[in-house]
Amino acid sequence: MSKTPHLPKLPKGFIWGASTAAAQIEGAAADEGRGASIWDAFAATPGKIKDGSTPAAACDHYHLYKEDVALMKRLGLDAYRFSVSWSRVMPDGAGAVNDKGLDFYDRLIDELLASGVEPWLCLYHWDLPQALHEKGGWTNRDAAHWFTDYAALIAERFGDRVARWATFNEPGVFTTAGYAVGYHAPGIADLGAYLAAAHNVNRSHGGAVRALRAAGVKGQIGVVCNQQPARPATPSDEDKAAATLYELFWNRTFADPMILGSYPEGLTPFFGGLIKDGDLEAIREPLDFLGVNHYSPTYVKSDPSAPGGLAQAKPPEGAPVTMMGWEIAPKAFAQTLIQEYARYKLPIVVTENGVADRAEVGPDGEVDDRLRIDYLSKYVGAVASAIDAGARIDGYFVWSLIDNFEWAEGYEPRFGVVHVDFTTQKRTPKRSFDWMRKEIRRQ
Ligand code: IFM
Repeated sequence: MSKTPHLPKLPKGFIWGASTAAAQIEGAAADEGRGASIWDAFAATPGKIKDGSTPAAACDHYHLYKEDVALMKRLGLDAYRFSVSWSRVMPDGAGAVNDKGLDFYDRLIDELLASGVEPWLCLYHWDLPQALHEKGGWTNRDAAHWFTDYAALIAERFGDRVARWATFNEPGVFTTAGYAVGYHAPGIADLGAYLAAAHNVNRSHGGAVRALRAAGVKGQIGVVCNQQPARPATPSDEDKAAATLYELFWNRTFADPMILGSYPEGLTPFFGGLIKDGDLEAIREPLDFLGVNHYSPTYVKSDPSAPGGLAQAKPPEGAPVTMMGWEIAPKAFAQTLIQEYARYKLPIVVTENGVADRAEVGPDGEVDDRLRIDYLSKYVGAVASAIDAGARIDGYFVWSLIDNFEWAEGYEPRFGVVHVDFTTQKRTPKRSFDWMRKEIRRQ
């Protein structure tokens, strides 16, 4: 058996965290006045979720949050990044406020603070209120007003206690998968809808940052983007050009206008017609940090029938991959971190990284997820080498604290360092949990 690896020494003050998202863990979908989100509607449509499951119960974190916070404390986390379910606090996304929903986040934040874990709050992790989707959702320019009002409400209520704020989690993923490809909620496959949604998400980000600053929130403000290199599936000129364009869409559609104030030139043919006077100025607001989520490089091929002529391809034959089919390539992670820091010059926090497996509780009561220990040690090693190369990386958040609802993939891929039995809701820390706990202490 190979020796359990140690993590490299990271700078003093380095932040260790874990991330989750409301729709993936909370459950309690119809409790205490919560309105439906696009994921409730999407999952109710037969055939949309691989195992036919829904996020209705998920990990029942809504009721078991104290147990989950106790796990964070035991793990030795400095911080926890969660998202707010917009339709729990504003059932229709605009107008009436649900106080009971706000009370839940009050209890969660206070429990975190009492346990010595910093609350990091993400305003949007993919669960648009269904009522707003019925008004066009992100494709409607009014989305910027809806989101700004929602941000103001959350800022007013929690601005005194939240350590860090993120406006969006992975805007590239939810707009591409939800509006260009239709694999995620709300299930639209239309390039025009994607472009409109993406631009309105950018406008919404700017509005939300202004609302947070106007409310005088104490914490730092940033955005979380999924940044990864795109590689051509074959050496053909068509695939090389496809990978170059894909990388622009994937890595620059959001971070560039939000941080640098414009779309890159290569995207002007797509976004140019959507930009109204004042939009770019309204999108760019000074940020305190950039959250980078990263899992693997993407392989891309040219395919005239795909949206924008760009289709994802499999990694090369023989490359090491996870159960999601994602290549394990820690060097690409280090390069991404170095590149993103050089381009945006904002302190980076790795706000998500992790690996899925199917490991279950064994007869000895243990969850043997050596694969995760191996993956995490390599990827945290990549963080250390990016820091050595001069990138400022202030923290690392594992995805995820507990196994959860993996969107269209249902409950089969397990990303947690804590196993969840979705029938009994029993939590069982995995081997990776114990390993991480010891390694964090050892720092
Ligand atoms: O589960 C997701 C998360 O919601 C966003 N980032 C990637 C994770 C794994 O697919």
